[in-house]
Amino acid sequence: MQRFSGLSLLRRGLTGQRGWQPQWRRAEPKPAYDALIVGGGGHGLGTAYYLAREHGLTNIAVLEKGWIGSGNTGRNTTIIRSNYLFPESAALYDHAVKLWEGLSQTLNYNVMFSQRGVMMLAHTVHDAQVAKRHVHANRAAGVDNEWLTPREAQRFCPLLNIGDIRYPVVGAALQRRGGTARHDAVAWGYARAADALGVDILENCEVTGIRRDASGAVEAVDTTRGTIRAPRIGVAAAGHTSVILAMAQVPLPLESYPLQALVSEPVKPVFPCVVMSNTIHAYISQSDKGELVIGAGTDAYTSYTQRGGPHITNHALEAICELFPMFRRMRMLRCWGGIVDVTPDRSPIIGKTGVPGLYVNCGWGTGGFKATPGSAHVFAWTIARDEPHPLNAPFTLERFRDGNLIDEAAAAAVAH
Ligand code: FAD
Ligand code: PYC
Repeated sequence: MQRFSGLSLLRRGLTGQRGWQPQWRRAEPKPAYDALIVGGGGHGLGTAYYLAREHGLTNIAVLEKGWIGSGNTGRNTTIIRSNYLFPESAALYDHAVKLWEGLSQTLNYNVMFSQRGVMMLAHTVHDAQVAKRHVHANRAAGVDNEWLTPREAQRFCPLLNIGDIRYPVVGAALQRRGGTARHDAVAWGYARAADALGVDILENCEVTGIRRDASGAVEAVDTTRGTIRAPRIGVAAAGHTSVILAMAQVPLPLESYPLQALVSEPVKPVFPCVVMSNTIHAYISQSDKGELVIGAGTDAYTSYTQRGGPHITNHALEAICELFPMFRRMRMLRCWGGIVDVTPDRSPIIGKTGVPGLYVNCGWGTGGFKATPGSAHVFAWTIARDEPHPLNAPFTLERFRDGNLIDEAAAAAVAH
């Protein structure tokens, strides 16, 4: 890592930052690689990094149609938790939390992982029953989660209004190991570390076709930067996965929706944790820059536009103002949307596709940022060994045919 004194930083700033080293090379596509990863978000970049570091596959490239992190990785509200209901899910998401805990050291890049606690509010008797079931299931699986009374919830987050409001707070589930991280830094950290191991990162390189040989196995992709051959192709393209897999005639049980978020003007630190309300589709934290980071529910209609209906964000803001009245006077700075890929059981698909050499990592819907290191780690294993890691073995595409669904609608929180 380059180190600069204060004076040298000032000089570089005043002279247009000439002399700074790029964090990864501007690679030119080679005609062929040992493996290709489609999608330069956290999952794709992480997969390339673990393929190189843990499986010795360094003649590989990440193909990104825009710029690194321009998809949902750079658009999400960065909530990290592992309080999912079924043991298979809790194990997968908790694998990720454990990797998050060491990620800044692993990558030598500050991803600003902050375990400030994620508190999920219950507003009805039904909410409370569901939350308590998650608390018990998590604790039985060795994952931390605890039930709080309304007073305890308010003690944990003093700005929370537990008075006589439209959405009464009847309790909350708290995962103290949950928190947030800096989303861009995750993409940049993985990109820099993968590049250092020899991985080519090809930006502005959109995949437009997938070629299969006479046996049906993948052999190449067509891209806006030419045709590139490879015997293994892993796709981690979030909301556009079904478009890409259709190029290899693989149908997926995915629906793609816009999901929106917004940030306020920055203020001094006032909000100590993450609060989510699944029932009213609103969640909030404060970034280290001071902005309130607020998210809403998915649009009701499928779409590939990276923006959603204004009524959806209005609803989230109304709910936030009711739960945290002191935010009524805050000004919102900007809002945006990302396209999320939702499966029928709200669990991801990580594994083989039925087409030899073609692997998919998708269906994270509204909640894949938290899984980034764990998902990338097991996906790299799957591609390198042509068999699933034990943690992603249940998350096959075939489960939708065989009926072995992992229904995480309640834990998925936003896309239920
Ligand atoms: P992406 O980061 O989207 O990367 C996929 C990449 O594929 C994109 O960069 C895209 O440009 C590229 N691509 C697409 N098509 C092609 C092509 N043909 N050729 C080449 N490249 C292509 N999750 C949480 O856990 N916590 C949250 O708080 C949270 N909040 C969210 C808030 C919002 C508003 C949104 C939109 C999502 C949120 N999520 C959250 C979900 C999370 O962001 C995603 O599940 C996760 O970031 C997906 O990462 P990824 O690397 O798979 O996808
Ligand atoms: O999965 O925790 C989550 C989440 C919060 C906001 C969007 N997704």
